[in-house]
Amino acid sequence: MGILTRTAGLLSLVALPIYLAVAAPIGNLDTEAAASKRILELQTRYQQNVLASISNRTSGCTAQNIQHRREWYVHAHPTLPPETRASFISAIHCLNELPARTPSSVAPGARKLYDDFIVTHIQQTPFVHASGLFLPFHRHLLHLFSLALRDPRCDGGGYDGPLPYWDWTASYTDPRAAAVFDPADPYSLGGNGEFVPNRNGTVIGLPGGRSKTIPAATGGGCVQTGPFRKGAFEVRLGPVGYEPRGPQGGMGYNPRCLTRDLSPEFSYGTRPSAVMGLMDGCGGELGCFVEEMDAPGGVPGGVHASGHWQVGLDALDVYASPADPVFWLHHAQVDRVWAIWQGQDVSGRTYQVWGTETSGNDPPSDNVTLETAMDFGVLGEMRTIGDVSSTVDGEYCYLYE
Ligand SMILES: [Cu+2]
Repeated sequence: MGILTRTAGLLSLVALPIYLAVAAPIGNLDTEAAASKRILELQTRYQQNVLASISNRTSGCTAQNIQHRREWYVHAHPTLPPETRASFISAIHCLNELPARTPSSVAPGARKLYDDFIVTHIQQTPFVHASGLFLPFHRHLLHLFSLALRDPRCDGGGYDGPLPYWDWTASYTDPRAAAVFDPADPYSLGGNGEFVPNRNGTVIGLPGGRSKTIPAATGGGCVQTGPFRKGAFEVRLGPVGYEPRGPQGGMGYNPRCLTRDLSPEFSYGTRPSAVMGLMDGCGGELGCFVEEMDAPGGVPGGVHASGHWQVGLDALDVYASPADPVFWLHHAQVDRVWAIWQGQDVSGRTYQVWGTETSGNDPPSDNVTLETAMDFGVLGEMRTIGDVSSTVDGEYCYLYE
């Protein structure tokens, strides 16, 4: 099953020098438009299948009380009104002001509640990337973040809406065109980092001891526009995944601006046909789906890595990447792709597990099962993979649209 997509990956690798020499790749526009349409068809089928699976319920998660996770903002269809986006942004600022729960003995640089999420992500990185825990761990991390946004200490009680996602397939030709990064929209997540000429690439550490150089792109400095611009938003932890590392292995206090380096090269990795490659190429096989989605080796990488790499800098840090608030929207999109895949065959795919308990299986570890537990540190109780497999059971009740 994986052969098809792997062959396709090889072909694009072979073709890479040609398109790099010309310009940033845009692919075949007809192919991508057709793939976008098919993703929406699969999404409709997922919605129908999931809603059918809960149609007999009178309690718990029902079609009446299910939360609809919507896209941040599509230019043609403003799905999230400005008030909603403003509330989401202000709740993030609030978490970045409330005190941390992480003891300073664990992370002396963790000062604010937002840092708690980064600390847990840093601590769990050796287990939850390129492993059988990748999708389940991030699903629950998103859920915990959505609960934290409702902190009653925040203005207006925080943000109690569904998590938004960033559909990076829509801006695959150039992330600078993505609505989430629109520098002119005060309710976006802010624009690119300031352009820094003659920068070197960033060598990022990847799970399994490998590394990769991410070339400098269109930004490289502090974010200058929007709600998380320099002076309006502070990052404290990290870097962990590239040099120069922050003090105390990135757990020390390292106050600085949020940086981005939007890359039209890596956004090609999140083109619609890449998502359809997962859906069609992997069929019902979770192993293929996860490996292709999270493949860090290819150029561009799988859709997960490409989502990080097209944002750049803070988002490149495999460990501390939640420092950039776009992390939550990117991972909601990753979760959406997984949910749509699961929803093509609710009974056959929802509770599939695959992979081991360590990143790149290094060091070698057991295969995960539905009982494998995941640690969320100060953020919340342990959860098993089985606890988080279904988006309409247990603590979860949401549908992507
Ligand atoms: Cu992660």
